[in-house]
Amino acid sequence: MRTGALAAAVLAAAALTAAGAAAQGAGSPDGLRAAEYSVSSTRYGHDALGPGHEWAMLALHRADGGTLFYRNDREIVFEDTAPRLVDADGDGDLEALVVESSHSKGSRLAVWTGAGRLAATPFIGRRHRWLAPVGAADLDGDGRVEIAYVETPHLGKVLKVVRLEGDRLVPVAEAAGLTNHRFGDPFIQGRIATCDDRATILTADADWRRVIATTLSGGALSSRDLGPYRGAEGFDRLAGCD
Ligand SMILES: [Ca+2]
Ligand SMILES: [Ca+2]
Repeated sequence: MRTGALAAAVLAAAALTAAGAAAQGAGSPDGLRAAEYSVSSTRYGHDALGPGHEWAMLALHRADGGTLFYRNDREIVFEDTAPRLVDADGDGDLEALVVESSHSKGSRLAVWTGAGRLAATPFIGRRHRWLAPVGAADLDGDGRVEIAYVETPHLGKVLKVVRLEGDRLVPVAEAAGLTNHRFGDPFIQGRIATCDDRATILTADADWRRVIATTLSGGALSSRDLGPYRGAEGFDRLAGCD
């Protein structure tokens, strides 16, 4: 890349990072190295994450140096803390996990590559019905990556696991009574950790009283109680978990 073009690209990236929420990562040439939301929008007006977390644009910085700026149509905003860079298809480069919300149909989880949107779940079906991603990992040890999120974390509180197969996000398993977000908080709680050598989804229970560890095996989720919930930081220091 010519020096002038590089400087312009760096400036554009810096401006977007300042304006939006950023995620960083490494990747191979056709994957992503970074992604961020930008251009805060007030059109949807849900404020599940507090004011200023609904976005009109997604910037995808490819590992080969190119950047794709995607402006969603007026019907859809990005409603999220930051894109998560994950290797959703296990091919060694990184895709972006994002939450998109339709004015009439609520949220869906989507996977974007450096070429555009690859796959998405169905919209939840109602305006102002949101989902909060947990993360992605090989949860059952079969070599394929699964993606976990909580659908309607303030209402139905259903943990869902899907897997990217080609250009589809295919349902794998779900479990009710788990949550990872309180309405209005600008952050999502919980994570995927390794607990007792197993990939484990950490969330709260539906009443925010207990920390719950959930694992996937044989296409089914099973949960166990890890003790009292002691705030968002508590998910980072649990006995037996990395
Ligand atoms: Ca990949
Ligand atoms: Ca797997």
